[in-house]
Amino acid sequence: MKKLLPLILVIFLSIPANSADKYVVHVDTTNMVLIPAGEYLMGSNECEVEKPPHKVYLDAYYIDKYEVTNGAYKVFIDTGGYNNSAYWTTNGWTWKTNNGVKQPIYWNDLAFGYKATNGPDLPVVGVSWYEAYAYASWAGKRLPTEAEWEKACRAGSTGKYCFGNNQSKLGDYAWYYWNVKGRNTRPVGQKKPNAWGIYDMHGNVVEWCADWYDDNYYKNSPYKNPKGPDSRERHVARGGAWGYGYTDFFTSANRDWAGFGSNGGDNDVGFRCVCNGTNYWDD
Ligand SMILES: [Ca+2]
Repeated sequence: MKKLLPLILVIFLSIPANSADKYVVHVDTTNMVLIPAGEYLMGSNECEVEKPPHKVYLDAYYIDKYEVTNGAYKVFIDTGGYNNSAYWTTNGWTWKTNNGVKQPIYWNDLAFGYKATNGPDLPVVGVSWYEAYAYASWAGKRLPTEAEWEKACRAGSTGKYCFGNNQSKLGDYAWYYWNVKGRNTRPVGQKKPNAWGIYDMHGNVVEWCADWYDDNYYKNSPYKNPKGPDSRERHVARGGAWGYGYTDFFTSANRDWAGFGSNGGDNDVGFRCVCNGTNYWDD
């Protein structure tokens, strides 16, 4: 893959001519895909927590083509964002300061961290939800809602996977247990992208979403821009990962959550970001 990320996430603040008191944040949408406003069918009948399949309308948004890499996360750390409370949730900053957290837990790991082989291009892992949130905030972006994540994963498809129902093709699109053959992540963007040009949605690392997880959420979720239930114990984390071998964990509709709270991380959990689709450079 060529030039994965410019690694300099430039955020411009400007005051639009027609609104002197309103700041508009312009985000660098390089390596993001614009997903136009519209409806799709979320969920499935495959599993109880995915029922019922239901129509969801989402406003336009941009989503990262790639999982956030160690290289991108290093810029966040090196330029001071990681140690700036402005980018963290209140609970996240309290957790960080009370525990003396200096970097994600696998940051110095030689299989997963920045110094691993191809380290800068590996997805950052070991990030807690708090650390993922802080990065996204620093980049002028945010974590995707569960609905935004699934729409981007499906890329217009309605089957089990973005490429249909034939699970023998999964290895073309995803790093998973049967092709990783070892204990590691892989550089982002090496497998086939989905129809909208987005990589590694089915595999490599599980991805944090903004929402709290609830088994029953789909039974009463709103049609327009659902944002998940009120506070619960765990956040949604979506997609399969390098260590999983069971292909049903990789489906577009598969709902997952991390086995720990907002302060936990693991070597198969990372994230990608989104931003609102109105963040045009020229608006
Ligand atoms: Ca992934």
